[in-house]
Amino acid sequence: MAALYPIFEQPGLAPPPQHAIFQSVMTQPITNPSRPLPPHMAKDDEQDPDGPSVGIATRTRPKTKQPSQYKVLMLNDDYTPMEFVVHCLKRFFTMDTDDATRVMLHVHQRGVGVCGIFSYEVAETKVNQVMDFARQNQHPLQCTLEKA
Ligand code: TYC
Repeated sequence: MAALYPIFEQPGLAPPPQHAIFQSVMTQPITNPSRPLPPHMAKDDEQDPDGPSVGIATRTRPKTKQPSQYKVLMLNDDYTPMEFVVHCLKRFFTMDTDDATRVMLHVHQRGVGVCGIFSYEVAETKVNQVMDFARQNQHPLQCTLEKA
């Protein structure tokens, strides 16, 4: 005992009981007293006879937001051939012939129709692909995007 804990060796004093040594050794917080304590180890813990308390993290997920979605819209005009519009819908929006024909006729009759709903980046890419392809083929077909 004396060899292990020389601090308790005092001339004329009886050695302290085992539990006193144990408490004295184990309950001292190992901190630098000149440095401020982080919030989770604030003053309460220093005075708590049970020793430093333990915090439990209750928020397990950080707040996140779903990215906004955008509709890609096809606009009608009087000059672009119907077959070309159907071809664009199949090529850039992976529609089969039936769906592409349905959307094209909807646009032809109503003036505007939805080709699909995507993240902003994907929607913008599809608009550019359709517009570039229409321009290369000298058709005035217009396509745009709108927040869903
Ligand atoms: N209105 C065009 C025609 O009669 C066909 C057409 C359909 C054009 C849809 C554009 O987005 C469009 N040839």
